[in-house]
Amino acid sequence: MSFLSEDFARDGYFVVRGLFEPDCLAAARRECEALVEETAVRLKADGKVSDISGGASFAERMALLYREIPEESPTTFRQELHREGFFGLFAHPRLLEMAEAHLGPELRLYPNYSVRPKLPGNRRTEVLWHQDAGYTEGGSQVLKMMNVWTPLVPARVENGCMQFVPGSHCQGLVPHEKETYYLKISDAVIGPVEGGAVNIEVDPGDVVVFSNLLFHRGLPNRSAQVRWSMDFRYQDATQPTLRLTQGHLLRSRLRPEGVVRDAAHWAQLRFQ
Ligand SMILES: O=C(O)CCC(=O)C(=O)O
Repeated sequence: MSFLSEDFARDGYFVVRGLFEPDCLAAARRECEALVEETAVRLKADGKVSDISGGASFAERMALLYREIPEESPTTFRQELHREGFFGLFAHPRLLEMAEAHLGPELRLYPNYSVRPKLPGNRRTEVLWHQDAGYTEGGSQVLKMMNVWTPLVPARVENGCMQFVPGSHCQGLVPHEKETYYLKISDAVIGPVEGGAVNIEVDPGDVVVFSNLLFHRGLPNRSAQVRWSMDFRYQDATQPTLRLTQGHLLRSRLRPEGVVRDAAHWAQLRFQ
């Protein structure tokens, strides 16, 4: 796993092209389509939309549904992810191998696994410069994590791909300020390094692995389509989550009976 330690140590991230097999990806995408269908039916029942846009493509339908009510659009799906089709990504053996090499044998899926439909032109989906560790409650304690981001449609500058500042994880935890929707790294810290940011343009199947101290943001979506992605984090399960929720064990030698067994088991569990 030398590529993990070399690139990760120097840049704070690395990209693995084509990690997810087509079947694995298709299963996750089908679950997203089912989530959108359920959302459409609910919006219709609540009288919020007259047209459920049933014929629209995956990349367009959420945007059409929330065209008249953009302030009501979900920015993430989280509670809803206990469905069989997502398990293959969360528990992909190659990701768990990398996580084990980085974090040790006790691995939990940290309780903020998300599907993100980044709607076009919606300020609530523009994620500002931050470190993920800046969102972890518990003051200056930095949890040991391996963070993963993966697109379900091609992610480009135009539709709001991620931007990273390579090497910024070496600065440790820096001050964040609360903005309207998200935290933002203080201008005095991000200003001098922002010019060195790189665009992380990736395709479905590709995986971006990054440090929870890396300075990063999600650009605004200036396209006409939804930028669908998933992000999740593995944590050393011997550490506290510093949240009320505990996530789920994916590998363990200490407590093998607590590990999520398979997709069917995952689907019986809840976000916790
Ligand atoms: O998907 C995005 O635009 C931002 C996601 C992000 O910042 C994260 O996963 O930490």
